[in-house]
Amino acid sequence: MNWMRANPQMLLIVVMMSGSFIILAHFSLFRNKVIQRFMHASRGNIQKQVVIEESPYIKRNKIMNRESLARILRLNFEQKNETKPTSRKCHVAYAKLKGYISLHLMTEETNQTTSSGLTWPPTLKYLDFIYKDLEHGGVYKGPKECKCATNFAIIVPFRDREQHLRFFLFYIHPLLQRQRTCYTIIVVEQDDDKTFNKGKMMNSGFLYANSIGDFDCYIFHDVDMIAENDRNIYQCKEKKVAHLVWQMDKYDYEIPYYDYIGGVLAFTKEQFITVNGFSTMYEGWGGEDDDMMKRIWAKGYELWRPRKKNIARFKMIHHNHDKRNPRIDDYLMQDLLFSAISRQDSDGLNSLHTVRTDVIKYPSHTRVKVRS
Ligand code: UD2
Ligand code: MN
Repeated sequence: MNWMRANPQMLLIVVMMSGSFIILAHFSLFRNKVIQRFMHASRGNIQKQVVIEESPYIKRNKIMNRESLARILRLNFEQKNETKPTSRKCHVAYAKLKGYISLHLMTEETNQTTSSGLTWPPTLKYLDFIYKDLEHGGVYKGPKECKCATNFAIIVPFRDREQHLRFFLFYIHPLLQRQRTCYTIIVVEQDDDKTFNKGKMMNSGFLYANSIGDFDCYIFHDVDMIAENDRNIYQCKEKKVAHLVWQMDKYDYEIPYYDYIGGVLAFTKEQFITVNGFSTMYEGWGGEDDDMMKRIWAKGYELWRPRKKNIARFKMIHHNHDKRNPRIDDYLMQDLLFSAISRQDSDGLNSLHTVRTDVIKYPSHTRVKVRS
């Protein structure tokens, strides 16, 4: 101890060195958290954020600086298409969900330019740019660190709703990615001048999805329905047909009647084939959803909705009736609904005569054009 008294400067140096060692060890212990936060703040992209969290490079590099971070980023992006190293199943990470989502929807069918110079809703070109890390066709293969339990086909009937589609794509991708699901967005566009036939578009979308991949859950989704809460997990139920809507702004955050199944409806492959898909005979607005409800009951299925009503909450973008989708004549609709169950096994998937005229794979979605 005599050397300490003789060399007070030496003592000071020893104390300072051990102090910096403790700080360094502390940083090293929590480095993953620091990096995660950094990534979250700087990129705001769920897919990339998840990749970073699981990066093996972070474990190897003890000390991080800006350069090594950038290197890790590049390395991970290059690995995008590698096969997944794990067989662990993806589960919903509730802590990573946002809950209520504040939506910015316009009611008028006009483009607006925001103060930052962006067109609102974002243009398709811009959407394709922000979703460029998806596989083309709006395909998301799930978080890197796990295997998806379910592969979803999101089927969207469509014609003349470009603005709605832009809102839809802007909001649906981050939501499904936060829910850690694998999915493909399939927009089925009626490619003729005839009256809109939503049932045919739905069936056609289902058959197309079956031709390109192995899906476990088919979610039939109106293009103008935007979820207000990401805790409403998109899902199918094996024994029941899942209707993901309890509350809609259009109906003062109620649904109009219990058997109402408009908006967002989820079937397993077996369920959709068993009910023989949608009726193809509803040309124009209305009825095809009530017809489907009859098909569901007739085949012995029940309806399922989320337990908590306030998470199954949607906004429908305000719109007028489309010119080429006039309301079906009341008498005709009554007749069709009356004969729904007797027609079920001969009108639907197995009687579909549509022609697929084109398939375009945008980064943000697959557009399937169909002549009715
Ligand atoms: C209700 C139901 C809808 C359907 C419809 C009756 C809700 C939330 N939805 O919607 O599921 O049963 O009544 O047919 O209650 N579409 C186009 N272009 C068109 C026409 C329709 O893209 O020209 C698509 C689009 O995805 C739209 C969907 O079909 O969201 C339903 O049509 P709608 O929005 O005109 O009917 P709406 O809001 O009364
Ligand atoms: Mn609508």
